Amino acid sequence: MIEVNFDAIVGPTHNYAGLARGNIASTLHGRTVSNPKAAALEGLAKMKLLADLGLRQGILPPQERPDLAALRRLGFAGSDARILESAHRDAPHLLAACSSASSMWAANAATVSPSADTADRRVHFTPANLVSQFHRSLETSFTAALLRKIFPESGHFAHHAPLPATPQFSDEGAANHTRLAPSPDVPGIELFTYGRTAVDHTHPEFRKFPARQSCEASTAIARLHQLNPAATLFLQQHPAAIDAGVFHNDVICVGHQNLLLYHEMAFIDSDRSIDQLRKMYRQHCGADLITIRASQVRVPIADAVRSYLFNSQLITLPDGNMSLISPIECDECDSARRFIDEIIAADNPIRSVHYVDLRQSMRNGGGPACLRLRVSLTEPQLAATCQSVLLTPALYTTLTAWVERHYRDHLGPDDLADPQLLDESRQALDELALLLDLGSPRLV
Ligand code: SUG
Repeated sequence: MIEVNFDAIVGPTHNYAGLARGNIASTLHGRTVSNPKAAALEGLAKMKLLADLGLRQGILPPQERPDLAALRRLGFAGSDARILESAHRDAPHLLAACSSASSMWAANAATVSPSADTADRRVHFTPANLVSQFHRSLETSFTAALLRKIFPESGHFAHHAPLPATPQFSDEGAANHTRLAPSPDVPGIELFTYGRTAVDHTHPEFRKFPARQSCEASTAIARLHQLNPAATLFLQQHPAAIDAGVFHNDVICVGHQNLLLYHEMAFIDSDRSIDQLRKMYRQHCGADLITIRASQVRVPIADAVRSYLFNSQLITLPDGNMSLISPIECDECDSARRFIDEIIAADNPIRSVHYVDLRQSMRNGGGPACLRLRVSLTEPQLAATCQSVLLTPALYTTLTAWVERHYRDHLGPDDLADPQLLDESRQALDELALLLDLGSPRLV
């Protein structure tokens, strides 16, 4: 089994629109000026780092934005330029939503279960409906088509339709899903974290910020993916953590193979929840789960949210040791840096850390783990995957040159109405579709 990280390339309209309620960085940076070129290059540099460390790295293309079809559905009419102009004048928030490059956060693209966990031994994909926010809900149909293109439906891959697009089944994909197993090729535990239940109102609820993932969505995905109920756990996010800015579980918890790194405020009834997980892991995997807990005292939740410590990627290097790919903001936050240093010095598989500069994405609340979708594949499954989206040194060079050629280094709220930006983005994506051999960039 090979774990392939699929990172989405940041799109040419990357901007700060303050769209995501409950995402503190997004609110804080709303209406500031972005640098799409730097954002895309930062993302590519992270992909290259992982490839250089010996991991397989995949690429997802950005989606076309502004989404003119969405604006037309909302009643804006006329030529493309006319639509941009009237949306900018009458409903700038809708133009911003339809221009968001939010598909960059690939962890929200889908939930993926590796074949070792599924009854029919296929890799299962469910694209996230992302209904909790309009700008993100626009991603789903393209994502579904893209995943089908990269992983053609076959004896290897099973694709499900996104869940019904209603709050009851609100689904944010892999950001609330963690797979744990001694090694990628044996059946593991799948942990789903939800923020609220739609039917059972006895569960504690948020007070300030909305919970995005519903329990009903998570349980439906577990059924669709034919997971073993005895190896599937559903835990509720702590509402106080959501209120502190933890809008996805991957902002406060990261798991990889036999290790779970988490903050004590990640789950309701933390100790009991983790005990349950440990017990299930021992029963099902025949070994002990290593858990590393950060207390409020060691890493106050505000620091966890500011530094995105738990949005680090946890990876296994070819020598078998684990490494953290952490945002540079962790190096600048005393409690986060100290915690990482302590982890590396302690007796556990994590031996090193690489700090990465993803500041452009971080300003919208997206760290290293948000930018990638993990897909564990056997050799034959990897061979059945579209090869042209796998990163090579030559493709990295080509893609950086492509970004340099097409991307702006300055984008403010009013630039979204510029018809030239739409043309530039279309041109860039047409060229990228050729580079990645994906056919038309408009898959749907
Ligand atoms: O859905 N930000 C994204 C960030 C997603 C991070 N992903 C994970 N944690 N896996 C969101 O909140 C902000 C867009 C703006 O405000 O312009 C935004 O959508």
